[in-house]
Amino acid sequence: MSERDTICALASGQPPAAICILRLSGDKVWKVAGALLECGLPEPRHATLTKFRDEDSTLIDEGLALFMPGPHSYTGEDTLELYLHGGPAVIKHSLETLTAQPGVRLAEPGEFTRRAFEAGKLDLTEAEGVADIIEAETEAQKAQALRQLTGGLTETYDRWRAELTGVLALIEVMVDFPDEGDTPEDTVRPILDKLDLIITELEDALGDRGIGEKIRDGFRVAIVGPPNAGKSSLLNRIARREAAIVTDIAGTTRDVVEVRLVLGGQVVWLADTAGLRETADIVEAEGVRRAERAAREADLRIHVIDGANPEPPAGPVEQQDIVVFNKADQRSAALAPDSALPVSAATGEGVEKLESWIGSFISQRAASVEAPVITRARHREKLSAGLASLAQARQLLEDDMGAELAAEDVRMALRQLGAVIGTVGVEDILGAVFSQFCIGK
Ligand SMILES: Nc1nc2c(ncn2[C@@H]2O[C@H](COP(=O)(O)OP(=O)(O)O)[C@@H](O)[C@H]2O)c(=O)[nH]1
Ligand SMILES: [Mg+2]
Repeated sequence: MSERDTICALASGQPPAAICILRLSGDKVWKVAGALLECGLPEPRHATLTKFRDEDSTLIDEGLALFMPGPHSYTGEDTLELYLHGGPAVIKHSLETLTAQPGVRLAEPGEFTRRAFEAGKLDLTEAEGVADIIEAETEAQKAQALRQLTGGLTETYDRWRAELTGVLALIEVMVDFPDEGDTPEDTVRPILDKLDLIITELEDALGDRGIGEKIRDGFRVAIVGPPNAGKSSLLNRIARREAAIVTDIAGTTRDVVEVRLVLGGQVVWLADTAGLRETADIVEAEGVRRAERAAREADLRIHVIDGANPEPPAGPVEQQDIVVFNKADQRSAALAPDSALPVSAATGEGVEKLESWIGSFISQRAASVEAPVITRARHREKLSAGLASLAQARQLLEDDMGAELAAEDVRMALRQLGAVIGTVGVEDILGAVFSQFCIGK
């Protein structure tokens, strides 16, 4: 069969741990088991207690061995898993011994899953789901990853592709057998109707405010306001650490300082920004530009009013934004405008309430799209391109500009959708997708 290397890796987490799992996949598995396991090649799918020795017969450890013959394994190849004591010395000795076997080497990140993909065990969105569930920190990330790895996206893409294939067949019939009797309207209308249904579905998927990507990568909240209002102090208070520099010198914060938090069950990147003001300092001016961009791109802005020098927020306040009146410990909070939440970054007063307001907004925003279809920029890019091709096909058909050209656009859209799930034209992106995995998966 294939000449490719047998790969091995530690599949479990950082030692020391009660148990570690070493994984091997490839056609040398039976040889390795025969040479190093006292039990020889274990009976398929039966956990077998055995001694594991190196090439000099020195005992490495005793543990369980599990053999899963291909093609009924994760990678589709012969696979062996060893469950040993999870100490650093055991792991080191094991990996050295395994990689000393001819044709066996350490796996690259994601290489087991890449082999599973190449064997047709998973499509690309399912493989991405595997990477995502390993990284998942919130319940929402886990649920989304699980849906994806069990074929939730595959199903949607398969349906779209089946419908488009049907449309393509109708257009091809039109090209091959133009019916003299029918008016163009009679033949084209049903095709346009079908196309419109798919176009609407793709538009809906794309019009999701990026919720799937944000559940995965984090929502963005920006703290904005004039210099010295206490923005950096507020960030530190919420982050519970001194992430941003605080001084009483206006213009201290120049870059955007971001901290990663979990609020409302979602990952949130909270950004502290430079105070918005006119300045001749070119570094600070760049900071102000970055602050404005962070504010624009955020899902939510926290506008900080300086309680020591209250002025209404300078930047645009959107409906969902939160206005806080900081330094409530210094001046009477009664001075705060009705809509503003009195807080004190110094004493922590009102900060818990602020966190819960942010959390509830983010969790509502996350729930505003049920089961997002797009979870990565890669999907969005291909889906947008597919939609553009379909819009073009639709226009050509409607204007009676040539069914052949329209058919070509539909084929192009099929290729774009196919690239998301990895059926076509993905050679160049596989490296990028799988290199984000951890070793051993
Ligand atoms: N009394 C009081 N002082 C504060 C509070 N928040 C910030 N400050 C002070 O205000 C000054 C500016 O704070 P900083 O966080 O750097 O403001 P920024 O420029 O908006 O980031 C510092 O001297 C802080 O100690 C607060 O809630 N109460
Ligand atoms: Mg600051």
